[in-house]
Order: sequence, then structure tokens, then C-alpha cells
Amino acid sequence: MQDTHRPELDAFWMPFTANRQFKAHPRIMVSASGMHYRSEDGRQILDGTAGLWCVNAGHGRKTIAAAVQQQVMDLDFCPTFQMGHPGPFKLADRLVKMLPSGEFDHVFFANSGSEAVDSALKIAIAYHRISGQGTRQRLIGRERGYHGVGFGGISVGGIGPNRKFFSLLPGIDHLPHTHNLEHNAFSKGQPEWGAHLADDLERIVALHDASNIAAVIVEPVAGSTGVLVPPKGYLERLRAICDKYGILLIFDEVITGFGRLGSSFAAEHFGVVPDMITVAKGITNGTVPMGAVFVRRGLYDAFMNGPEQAIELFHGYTYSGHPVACAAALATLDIYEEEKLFQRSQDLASYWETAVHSLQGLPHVIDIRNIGLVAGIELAPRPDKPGARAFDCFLRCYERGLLTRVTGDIIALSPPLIIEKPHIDELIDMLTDVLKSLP
Ligand code: PXG
Repeated sequence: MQDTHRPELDAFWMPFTANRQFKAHPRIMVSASGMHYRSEDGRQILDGTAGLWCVNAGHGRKTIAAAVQQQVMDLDFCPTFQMGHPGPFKLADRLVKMLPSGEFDHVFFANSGSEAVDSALKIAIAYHRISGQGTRQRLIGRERGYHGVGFGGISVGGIGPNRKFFSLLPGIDHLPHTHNLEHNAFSKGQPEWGAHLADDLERIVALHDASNIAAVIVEPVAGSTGVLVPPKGYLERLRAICDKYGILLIFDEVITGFGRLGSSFAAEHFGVVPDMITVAKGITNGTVPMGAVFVRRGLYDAFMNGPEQAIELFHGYTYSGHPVACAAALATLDIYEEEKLFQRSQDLASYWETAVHSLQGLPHVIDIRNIGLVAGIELAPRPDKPGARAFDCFLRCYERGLLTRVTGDIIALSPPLIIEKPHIDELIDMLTDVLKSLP
């Protein structure tokens, strides 16, 4: 790779990126269609990550583009504070019908996963307050959890580098993460060991008393920290303990929502119903920013008790329910439904599982885990250089024509749900070659 300084790349401070490395060796995409990106040097790159876990219906979907174009022409923007337009009403009505067993009846819109998470945390605290339990202020997250980058999200999140420079919200505790190679390496689907880790919630309740705890937030499958699949029975136990103490349970489904696991949502997949679900990414197939919080029956109603003229919740964004995002989301849901993409994800899951586990035994591979159309491949770190081997793997895959995602020494794969078996074979072949060549 040649170092060439391109001054036109200087001004953009790239998020979550090694800016200097990138700008010395840029990886710039100029178009995308179906399962592939095209890079500025004219190469086809197989998208092994659905962009950033969001392009579930594949790239360049014409009906989404048409809906967005039409919406911009018809109604570019309209506030949703004290007035409205049809989009978010239609979308919310449609979304609640996709949720498990009619349990959820209202949707609050935001513009990203981070905003959805902060909205959910605020709704939880406000809910207890208006229900006469204002001492319930504490929030509980989990080690290795990722809930975006707002102050709420990094506080309940469990990723050291995301937290260490910043002052965090007070009154936060963390459950232990569930990742354990000694017990669960090379598990297919949900690992057997680890349900008891949910019992740590009892310890936290004993420490602070339930009367001080508002909510627990977890990703049903932790994505960003390397695809951590919940042990069998773990989520059920969390639900039971939350029920026992009147604590709200929030599932952050920014990654697991919209078919990633082969069901509409992880809540349905695991048969565990939380009190709120946060989503983003796949809601618009990544085309227009949007996030949302789904709230369980009763939560919204609790807020509807004051004088009719009064605003019930002092929270919202200029772009909550933005017309263009709503149009993109509605067109996206049409595709999911018409092409039965969640079913497709389920149907492909066992082929995917066999394919990714075929990497077992290759150099450096110390664990492979999978569920639905997602997989994590953990590599042994290079001595004294954590993350370097997987980053090298990412760069080599990119050169080879495959987009992967790395976190620490873990490669995460989460292809668009339109993936075909030959793409899976191709992806595994490329990754096999790279792993064999990796120092
Ligand atoms: N919650 C979860 C579970 C997420 O995965 C967010 C919240 C925040 O969403 P926004 O839209 O604010 O970014 C996310 C985002 C990665 C990666 O490499 C994952 C995310 C974002 C960037 C990178 O795995 N997830």
C-alpha cells in the first residue's frame, strides 16, 4: 500500500476511525447494489456487514429511493410538536403490529440508536416518577454492552474506551457480560452455560433496594463487542427478576431488530417480552437516519393522566418522525414483508452456521459463535498488540473484496438478509484465504 496524501480528505473528522491510517490508505465506496459495494478504484466488495448492521434488504433498493424522492417533493418537512403529518402515525401503527403478541402499543421516534436509547432511559425514569415511584432513578446496563454514544448510552454501556474520557450519569450499575470461552467456545446458537449470570441482578437489588432502580437495559445479542449470544435461559431470568421487583426491562434491538436473528425482533425470537425495545438501522434499511422506542401496553397510558392541555412528556427531537425517514421506513417494511426477508434469514441460518463454523481449525481462530445471520469469529491476539491481528484481517479482507467489521480481535459478520448461498461460500472462501495468510 502506497502512502499518498490526499488533502481533500483532511477536513472530515471520521467517527470511530483511525483517521491517520484511513487517510493514508483510504477505503472509499462510490456506489452499492444488492450484496456489493463498488470502491473508488473500481472493485466489487462483498458486503459482509450490511453496511454497519443496517442494510438488511441489500443496497440500492429502488422502491425505497422512489418513496424518499416522492416524499421530498410532497412534504419535505413538517414538525411533529403540537402538529403532525401522516408518516409517523402510519409507521407507528404498522410497527406495533409487527411486535410480539400485540404487547406493544406506542412508538416514540428518534433519529439514531443513540437517541432511541437515551429516550428509552428517560421514559423509564419518567414513568416511575409519574407512577409515584420517583426514587426509582438508577439504571443498570451490562459490561460489554453498546448503547450508542449519548451520555446515557455510554453510562449504561460497558465499553471502557467509550467511557473513560467522559463524566457519566450517576446511579449506574453493570451486570457481568456473558462471554466465556472456557465454557462456551465454538457454541452454535445459544450457549449452554451462563444463565446464572442474570442472578447478579439480585445482588444489585440487594445493594440498592428495588425502590431505587428504574430499568435494566441489555442487547439481547451484544453486537458491537463481538456477537455475544445470550446463554440459554439468561434473558428469561432477567425478565423474571425484573418482574419480581417492578424494574423495567429494555431490549436494545438496534442490531437484532428487523430480521437479523430470523424473527422480526429478538424479543420474538427468544420469547421474552421486555417493557421497551429500542431500534434504528434496519428500520429504514440504513437509507435515512431514524431510531425508535417501542413501549409496552400501559406505559404510555400512565402518562395520559394530567390535564388534557398539558404536554405529557417533555422530550422529543426536531426530526422525531421526519417525513423522509418515515417514507423510507414504510417502503423498507414493504420489502421485508413482500420478500419475506425475516423468514429468509431464518431459512439460511443453518447454512450460515455450518459455513462459519467451517473456519474452526484455521490459524488464530479461538472461537466462532453464531445466531440467525450473524457470526463472531474471535482470533488470538498478537502478543502485546490487542486488536492488531483482527484489524490486519479486516484490511486484507477488504483488499481481497470482502467487507467485514472488527472489534478488538473479533471479526463480526452480519450480511444483508438477501444473501444467497453462493455469496456465503464466496465470503467463507475469502475469509479462509485471509486467515491462512495472516501473521
Ligand atoms: N444500540 C446498539 C445495540 C447499537 O448496536 C446503537 C445503539 C447506537 O446507534 P447509532 O445509530 O446512534 O449509531 C448501536 C449502534 C459496530 C458498530 O462496529 C455498531 C454500532 C454503531 C457503530 C459501529 O459494531 N451500533
